[in-house]
Amino acid sequence: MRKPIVAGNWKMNKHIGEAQELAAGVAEGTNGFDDVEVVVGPTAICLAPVAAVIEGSNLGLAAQNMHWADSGAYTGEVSPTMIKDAGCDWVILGHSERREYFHESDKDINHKTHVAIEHDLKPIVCIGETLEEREDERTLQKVEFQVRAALAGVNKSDIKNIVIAYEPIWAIGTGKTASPEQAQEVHADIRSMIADIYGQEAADAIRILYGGSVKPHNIAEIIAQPDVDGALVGGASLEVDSFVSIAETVN
Ligand code: G2H
Repeated sequence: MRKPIVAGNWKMNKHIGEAQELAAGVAEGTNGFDDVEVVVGPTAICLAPVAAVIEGSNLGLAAQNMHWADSGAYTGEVSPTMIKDAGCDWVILGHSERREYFHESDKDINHKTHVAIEHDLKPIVCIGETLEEREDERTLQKVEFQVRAALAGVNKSDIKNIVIAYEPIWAIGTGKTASPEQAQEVHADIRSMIADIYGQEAADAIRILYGGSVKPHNIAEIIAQPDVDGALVGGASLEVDSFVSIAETVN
């Protein structure tokens, strides 16, 4: 069976000391949760300091982005080898905020997905539709396009190490959550598309997270859906109690 994941995307929040305090609290609060993988995603500058305080715990560490090159003249960027060196085993790719504000394309995300695999980093690839696309009944078309684009050229044997995060853009940070049925419909569609491309074994192995205003009060009904394998959590990952409570429900 697929082990669920609860991953915190801290976005551009928490200074070094605060990040260490939050990570240490999450490590302590989730100690002994054996049936969920818990991952924290601090800013790039906090990765190494957070790695130092969670060493020896079960927590995974995710960068929120990376460049595709190992080094070079890319002012302001951070490379896959650098985030690995800082202690990451995960990387979030293609979050809608990166697509919108930093113009990341599906091609960039595909490139980074390949690079993550090459570097033994597990990518959490984010996809999702806008409100306009949902209202136009183009949700499945959009997410299928994004998943196909992100995974283009990826080998079947690597699919089990890739995580897809379905995050409807209209639900991000807005307090609006997709209904459990809406989430399930999209997750099931993605899984069946993976089955078409890579076969049933790969489809059964890939983990598909839901993201978008996940909170302690709504996680139970979301995780109860058969094709939801966990959550990518933004706002509620910034406090120990709320994040631990979400992980506890999933565990
Ligand atoms: C979606 C999510 C985390 P929030 O961006 O990736 O954030 O839970 O605040 O909606």
